[in-house]
Amino acid sequence: MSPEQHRNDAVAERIAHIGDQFAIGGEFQYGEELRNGHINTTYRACYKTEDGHLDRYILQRINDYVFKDPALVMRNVEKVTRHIIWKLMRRRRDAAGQTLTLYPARGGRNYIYLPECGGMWRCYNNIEGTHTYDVVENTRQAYQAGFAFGSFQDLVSDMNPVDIKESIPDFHNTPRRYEQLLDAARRDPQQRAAECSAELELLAQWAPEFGKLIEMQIRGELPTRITHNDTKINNVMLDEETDNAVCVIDLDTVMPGLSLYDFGDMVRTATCLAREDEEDLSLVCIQMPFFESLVEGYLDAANGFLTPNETDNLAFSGWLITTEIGIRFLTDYLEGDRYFKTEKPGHNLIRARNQLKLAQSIRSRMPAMQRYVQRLLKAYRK
Ligand code: GN1
Ligand code: MG
Repeated sequence: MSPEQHRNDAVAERIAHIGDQFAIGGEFQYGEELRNGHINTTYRACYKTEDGHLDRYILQRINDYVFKDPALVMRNVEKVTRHIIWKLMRRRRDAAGQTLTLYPARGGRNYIYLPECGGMWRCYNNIEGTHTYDVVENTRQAYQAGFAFGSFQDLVSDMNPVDIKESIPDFHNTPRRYEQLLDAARRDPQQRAAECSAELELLAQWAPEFGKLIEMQIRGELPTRITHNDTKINNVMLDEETDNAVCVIDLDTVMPGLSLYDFGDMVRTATCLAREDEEDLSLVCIQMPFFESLVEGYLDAANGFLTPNETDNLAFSGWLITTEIGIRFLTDYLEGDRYFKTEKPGHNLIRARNQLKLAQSIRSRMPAMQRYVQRLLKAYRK
C-alpha cells in the first residue's frame, strides 16, 4: 500500500468514527476533507441508506484555540439554526434541507467531545445541489452574496439579542485589533517586524479612523443587531444550476454586532477578482460594477430595516473591514502564524499585503461608491 493510500484510509477511518457519533443512518461510503476555511477542520461524509440513496453530511471540529468556549458557540448556533428553520418552515414545509441543521450526537447534545479526534465535533446536513466560490467571478454572484447576507440579517432580526453571546469578544473592534498589532510589533517574538515597516507606517496613518463605527455605536447612532460577522463570498451557498443564493453557512461568529461589519466584509471578498493571497498586487483592486451589484443585492434584502447612519457608511465599512483583516493577518504573521492556517512561509504576510492593497483601492473609490449608494436609495424612495 502506498503511503498516500495509507493516509487516505486512515482519514476515512477517522471520518467514519466521527460520523458514528451522530444520528446518521446507512453505511459509510467515503469521506473527504474540505479545505476552504482558515479555522475549523471540515469533512464531508457520504452514507448509503437501505433504499440505495446517498446522503452526505458535514462533520466539523470547532477550533478551540480560536473559539475559547466551543459549547457557547454551539448554544448560539443551535438557537440561530432553529430560529431560521422555524421561520422558513412557516413559509415552506420543505425548506429544512435548504438551511443548516444540526444532527444530534450520542449523549444528548448537538456536539460531542472526542479527545482522540482533537476536540469538539458537530454534524450538519450537506446542502445538496449547491456550490461556493472562493473568488467572485461575475456581478450576478456579487448581487446574490449581498442578497443572501441581507436576508440572513433579516431572518435573525427578531431573535432576542441577549440570547446570543459573544463567541469571540471584540471580534470587529478595529482599534483593539490595531492595539494588538502594535503590541505584537513591539514584542516582535519572531523578529519579523522590520519586514513589515511599510505596512505598519500605512496603518499608523489610517489609525485615527479605526474607531469611527464603534464610537457611533457607543453614542447610540448605530443599532446593535445580530449579525453574521464572517460574510466572505465562500460562506454563501449558491444553487448549482441557477447560481441563486440558497443560504449562508459558517455561523460560529453570529453575534451582536453592526450590520456594517457584515457589509464591509462582503465588499472585501465580493468586489475583487483576485484571491485573498494573490501575490501580484496589480490584480488586487475593487471592481466598481461588482460593488454596485453587491449593494443592489444587499439593499434589496435589507433596505427595509437599515437606518440612514448605516447606509451612509456602507462604502466606509468596506475600507474599514478590509483594513481590519489586513491588520489581523499581519498580527498573526508577527506572532508566528498561530491563528490562521497557512500553506507556505510568509503566507500571512502575503495575505496582509494583499488586503492592505485592496483597502487602498477601496479608499480611493469611496466617494464614488457612496454616491452610487445614495443614487440607489433615491430610486427606492420613488
Ligand atoms: C476566517 O474560517 P474562515 O476562513 O471562514 C476568520 C474571519 C476572516 C477570514 C479571512 C473565526 O474565516 O474572521 O475574515 O478567515 N474567522 C475567524 O479569510 O476568525
Ligand atoms: Mg469562518
